[in-house]
Amino acid sequence: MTTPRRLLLVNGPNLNLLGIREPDVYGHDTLADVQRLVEDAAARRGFEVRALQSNHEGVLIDAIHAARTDCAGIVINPGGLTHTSVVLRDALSGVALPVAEVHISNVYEREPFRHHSYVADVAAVHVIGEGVGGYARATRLLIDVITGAAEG
Ligand code: CA2
Repeated sequence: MTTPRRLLLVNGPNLNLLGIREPDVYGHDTLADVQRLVEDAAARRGFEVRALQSNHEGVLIDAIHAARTDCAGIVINPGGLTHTSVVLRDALSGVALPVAEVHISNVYEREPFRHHSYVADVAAVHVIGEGVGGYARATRLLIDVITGAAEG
């Protein structure tokens, strides 16, 4: 089977508030800006993007399962579920697609409960604390993993 030239972009709970609340932590860009960034970075390499944000864990998991058949990889900012969700981690490892984990803020400089990620060791790419621009770099690195290219 040929590898689909499509990525799934997943944003978890509360990320719909990007650019609306807490700009000091998360910046002024909106979720629509994030989706555009990822779409542009992917399009330059000939990939399209299916984007989803949800505040509901089960919706995220269903979307991850659906990606198994028609996506080549997953860019995900799981939001607070990063630090709590074995279920989300199991979904990501279950579909066995390459994963890029993104965090806008530097979670390691924040509260101790943000220092552990259940997703980290099932992700091939980690981009943390680079602001919204980190989504574009994560997308490029993920495509490198998918296409077998060296990191550039
Ligand atoms: O830095 C990140 O990207 C986080 O994944 C964001 C999560 C947080 O729980 C993680 O520890 C780090 C929170 C997402 C909530 O996003 C908001 C955006 C604007 C206003 C309020 C919340």
